[in-house]
Amino acid sequence: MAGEPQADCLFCKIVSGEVPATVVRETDTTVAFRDINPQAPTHVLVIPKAHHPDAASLAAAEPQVTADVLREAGAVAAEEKLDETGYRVVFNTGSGAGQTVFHAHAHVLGGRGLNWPPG
Ligand code: IU
Repeated sequence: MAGEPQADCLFCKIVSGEVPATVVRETDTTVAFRDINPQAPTHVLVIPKAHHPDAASLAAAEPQVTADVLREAGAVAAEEKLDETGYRVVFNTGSGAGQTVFHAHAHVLGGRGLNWPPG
């Protein structure tokens, strides 16, 4: 069922604590943790606790939780002092766009100059 934990999902295992992660923030509906392969001095992932395969699926099923994810992305940026210099929030969607984990997640990237357009 939509939103239920998936046995083969790495991020569901981070939510349950089965797989360790460096958690920086947690709410009733979200977890924020440091990416294991950071692409910038700050690289944090914000995920919904509920399993949805990508951001659009999450938004269709749980708009309030989508707002929670975006609010938490802003809170991470503020904690890391990125709101002073600028930061990027990215939802890679589909393998052609670089999505490798099919549990919705926002990348919060900052602490260095970020080019546009992205690669
Ligand atoms: P993507 O947008 O689906 O490519 O992002 C997945 C991210 O999850 C990617 O940046 C990985 O480095 C990150 N990640 C992680 O933080 N911990 C893990 O155990 C695994 C991937 I596997």
